[in-house]
Amino acid sequence: RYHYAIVSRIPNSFKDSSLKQKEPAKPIDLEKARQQHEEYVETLRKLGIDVLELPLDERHPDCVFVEDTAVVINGTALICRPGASSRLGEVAVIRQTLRKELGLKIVEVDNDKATIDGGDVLWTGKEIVVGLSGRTNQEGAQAIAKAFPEYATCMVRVEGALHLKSLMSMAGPELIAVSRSPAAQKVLKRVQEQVTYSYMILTVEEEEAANMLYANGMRVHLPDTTIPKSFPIIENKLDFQNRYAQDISELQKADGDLTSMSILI
Ligand code: CIR
Repeated sequence: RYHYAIVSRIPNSFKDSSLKQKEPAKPIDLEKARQQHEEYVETLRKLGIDVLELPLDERHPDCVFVEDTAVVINGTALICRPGASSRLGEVAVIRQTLRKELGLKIVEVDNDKATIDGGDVLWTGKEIVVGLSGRTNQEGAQAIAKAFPEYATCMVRVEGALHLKSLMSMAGPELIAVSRSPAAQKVLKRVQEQVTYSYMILTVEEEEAANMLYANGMRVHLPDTTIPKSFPIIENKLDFQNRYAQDISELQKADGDLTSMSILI
């Protein structure tokens, strides 16, 4: 069960300096982005989560995407080394918050060749899958395995997306959401070859809808999500309490997704 979330407010610099992945980049409406972010925070509160909101940091345009800065599993926090150099400085305030305010055990990456974005780390509840992407390298994946020795860690190559979790996410206990797109299916196949446990798969139509946020028996998904007709049967078995649709269209323009904007503890 998650009790806390760390989120970061959106700086003005987000509008122009965020590392945008989408081409051609669409202009960001800052006010709307902030409003959607506030709604996102409200949604987290509905999941029974106490949200710690960090003040905005103009020096770090992408600071709203806190997921990339730390991996927290069972009271241990691994401080990441983000793969984009403009984001390296984001970790300082996160480290401080995790240590001082939440009292977590902090683990640092001891290899300066390692890069890790938290968006590449899929914690299934039983084991860890690390995406080797443009942001996370082999050394980074090794650092993750070392930080959480009590869990099996496997690695999969990610192509056609920024992060592993742009393509798939946990949508429930032992349930992985993934889209129908060939790129996502290819990576899913690699995941299934590597993992130790077996998982149910929720296949959604829309590529971006595959990133869902699952916490405390509830699921947050994008408003445009086509869930297969057969799915409610699975859902009943999983004993779902509730689900929320959350629009984050302005943050998606900077390649953000639902999991990217919080660290759950
Ligand atoms: C970046 O390129 O780093 C940001 N514009 C987006 C990061 C999104 N992070 C995530 O989905 N975990």
